[in-house]
Amino acid sequence: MLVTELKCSAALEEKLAARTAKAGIIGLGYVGLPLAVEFARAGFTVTGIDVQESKVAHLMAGDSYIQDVPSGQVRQLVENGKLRATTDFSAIAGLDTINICVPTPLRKTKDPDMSYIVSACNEIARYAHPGMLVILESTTYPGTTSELLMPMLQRPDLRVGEEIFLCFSPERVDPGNPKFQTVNIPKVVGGITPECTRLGALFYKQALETVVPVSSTEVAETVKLLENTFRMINIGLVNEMALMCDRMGINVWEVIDAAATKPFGFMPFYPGPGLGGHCIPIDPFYLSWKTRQAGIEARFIELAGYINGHMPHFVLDKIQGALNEHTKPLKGSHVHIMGVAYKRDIDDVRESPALDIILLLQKRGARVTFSDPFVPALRDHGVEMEASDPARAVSEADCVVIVTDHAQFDYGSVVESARLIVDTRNALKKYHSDKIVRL
Ligand code: SAJ
Repeated sequence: MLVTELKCSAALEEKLAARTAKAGIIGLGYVGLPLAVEFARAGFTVTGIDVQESKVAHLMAGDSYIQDVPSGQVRQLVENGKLRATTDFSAIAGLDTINICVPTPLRKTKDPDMSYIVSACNEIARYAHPGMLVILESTTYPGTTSELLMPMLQRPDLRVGEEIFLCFSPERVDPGNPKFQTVNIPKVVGGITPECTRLGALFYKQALETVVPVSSTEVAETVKLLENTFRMINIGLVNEMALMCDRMGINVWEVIDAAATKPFGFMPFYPGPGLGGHCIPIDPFYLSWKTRQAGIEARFIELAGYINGHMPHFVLDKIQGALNEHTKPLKGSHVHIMGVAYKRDIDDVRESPALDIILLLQKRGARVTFSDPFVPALRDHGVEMEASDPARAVSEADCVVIVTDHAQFDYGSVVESARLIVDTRNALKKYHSDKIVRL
């Protein structure tokens, strides 16, 4: 190693160990903000950078817009100078570490949309300097860090692994999880070179409880995709079980509950109205996109994607069939949707199957209303609706459909006052009535 390289690595190591390194986070969403707060709480001076003025203004006013980050924590860190936010990317020039926590959506063609990562990387390249640690956290296909980021950052005076250090570390934030938050979720990190991995691991060790170094950025990128593909495929399996049990007249919920008594070698997943969220329906297609480039089809992913994507249509059939039993055509019937968030007890409607179900019902001429304690209105995916009063809508509707099983719904009164209920989440497990139709 040349003296300058040693100087860069040693100097950075010293700053990381002493927590005097100036840390930067690009993207202050449900991943970036909790991470910024953890590094600030650990003693680093942290600069959060986001393109949205509103996020920056909220944070500088000591106001958190992320459910898991208390405003009091933000206010205290901003007041004691440990945390600041800005839209000005030139701040990177004064930083020693940068974590990139920007969205990686899929295009309609199911191809990865790398535009956010590329834009962040262009800004880093403008201000990067020797002795900098850059870590990509956004979920992406294996090879992104080495094939896309490295060429954008590397220069003769900024050789990766010598003057600049580049890693990938998958984000594992589970919004609303009462037990696992950023600080106590094991953190996997892999670098372009062993020195990159070592410095990346050292950095996380200053703020997080458990760090898991791996041998490359590709391994770290693929870890995340395996984690979420595992979920997506198992949800697809259990959704297919629901379709099969429905055809055989078997209660799939009872089957799963009984199977879950097996103390080893089984992990319960549950059927539902479809797959929502910004991770599970999307991450596996980053893997299948990349494997296709490598000449191998990810058939499990494609099949699970098809089955999960079919579930809103299956729910529609259940609703149509249930109304039919009451000699009511779907057309002109009032169908009330209970819960539109993509999973219980959160307010996020991204990719929510409720949106698909609403559109399918409207296409067939049903009059659709919804209520969700966390969602006052829908302005997404071509659905423009204000929430209805739940008690009134439930009693007036020809059919009530439980799409998201929020804990705070009063299921007892729903069973009492509804004429007909399609339960897609087994939320009415303990109720027995002919008016309940289960998935
Ligand atoms: N779902 C089912 N059946 C199941 C589980 C989930 O239909 O048995 C549906 C949910 O209703 C939702 C979708 O799948 O629409 C995704 O649900 P999820 O429980 O996987 O929740 P997410 O999307 O918030 O996933 C996140 C992920 N976290 C990260 O990527 C860091 C995932 O890795 C976590 O395992 C998951 O939270 C979690 O366990 O809560």
